[in-house]
Parts: sequence; C-alpha cells; structure tokens
Amino acid sequence: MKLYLFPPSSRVLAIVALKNHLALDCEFNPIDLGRGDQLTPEYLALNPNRKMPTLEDGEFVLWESNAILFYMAAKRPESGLWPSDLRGQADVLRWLAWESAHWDAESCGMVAFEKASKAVLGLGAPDPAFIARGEQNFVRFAAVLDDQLKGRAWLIGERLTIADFSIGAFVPSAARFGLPLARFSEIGRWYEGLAALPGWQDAVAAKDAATAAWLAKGSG
Ligand SMILES: N[C@@H](CCC(=O)N[C@@H](CS)C(=O)NCC(=O)O)C(=O)O
Repeated sequence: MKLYLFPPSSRVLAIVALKNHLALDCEFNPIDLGRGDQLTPEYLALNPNRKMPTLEDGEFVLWESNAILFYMAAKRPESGLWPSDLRGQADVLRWLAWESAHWDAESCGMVAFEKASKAVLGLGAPDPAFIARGEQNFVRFAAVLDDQLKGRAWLIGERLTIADFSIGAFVPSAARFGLPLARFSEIGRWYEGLAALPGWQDAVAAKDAATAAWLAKGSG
C-alpha cells in the first residue's frame, strides 16, 4: 500500500498511528501542500479533491481519511478495530461521521484551518469570525464527546476502534490551537489511553518533527 500524506496534518496522525499499531506495510509518499503537490495532474488523477490523504493499493485508490482508516483496519480483522457485529459497526460509523461533520469541519479542523492550514496553502490571514465559530462549536461538540466517554475506556465501550484513532488525532492540535480541552476531563483521561499506545507515540513524534521542520522552513 502507498499513502500520500502531508506529515504535519492531524488526519495523517490517525493514519500513521493506525499503520504503526497494526504493523501494516505501507510506503509513505509525502505531499507538500505548500508547494502544490496536490495540484499536479498525476495526483489529481488519484484524488480530484486536491486534498490529501490518499491511499493506493494496487489498482484501488481511496480518499477520505476515515475511509482509509476503515480499509486499513479491515486488513487486520483480528485487531477488532473495525467491529464484526452490526451494532458495533453502526456505532463506529456514527462516530466517524460525527468526526467528519462536526469535530473536524465545524470545530477542531475549522480552527486548525484558520490558524495553520491557510498559511500553508497561501490563503491569507486567519478570519477571527471563523475562529470564534470553531471555538464555540468546539465547546458544544467536546461536551458530547466528554459525556460519551464517561464510564467507557474507549469511545464505544471497552473496545479500541478506529473511531478512537480518528477523533483522538485532533486532540494535539486542539491543544496547540488553544481550544479549552482542560474543561473536559473525560477527553483528557481517554486521550491518555491513546497516548500510551507505542504506535500512537511514534506517530505523534513524527507529526511533531514534521511540523517543526515545516515551521523552520517557513521562518528560514
Ligand atoms: N474530509 C477529508 C479532508 C481532507 C483535507 O481537508 N485535507 C487538507 C489538509 S489536512 C488538504 O489536503 N488540503 C489541501 C488543499 O485544500 O489544497 C479527509 O478526511 O480526508
């Protein structure tokens, strides 16, 4: 399998952590969003959205980070990260949809886009109105997540799933971009569980190194 990734991204953290956790054999193809690698004809043939991440497995090409997480987990059914029972699957799918629609697009991802991605993509200054909206939405959706985590080790209960990888991946950037995580103790407790996974730790170290290199390049 080949993965096309911009290494500083939160979505990439989920994918790299899962790849590490499952010990999958994947080749990384870095995509430099600042240089416009996502706009080349070769890349657009893989992902017409002009976005990363993208996975290529032989003839099969897949985009959307949550679909990629599913595909990777389904390669290792014994991991249980994609449940085998109908209700477990529906529950994980619910949280992946929630991540995409609310956690990413309306809160953590919205703030990260304004405070970091716009600079990477050369899209101008952050818009304070969008940041305020993202912060407001964060409080609303983090409360939902915090409540769900009460009495549960992981998002859907005692089983670690790809929903934990997907949603947990935005926690470091929520902290970096000043979102009020400290108000949500269950999120903090749950994230410690993810942060204790060796594959997660390696992925965070890789993301941090890539982010530092990116920032140094920008200021140098
Ligand atoms: N829903 C998509 C979102 C992907 C996305 O927004 N990727 C951003 C960076 S993290 C991107 O590649 N942006 C490049 C651009 O818009 O030019 C997913 O989860 O894969």
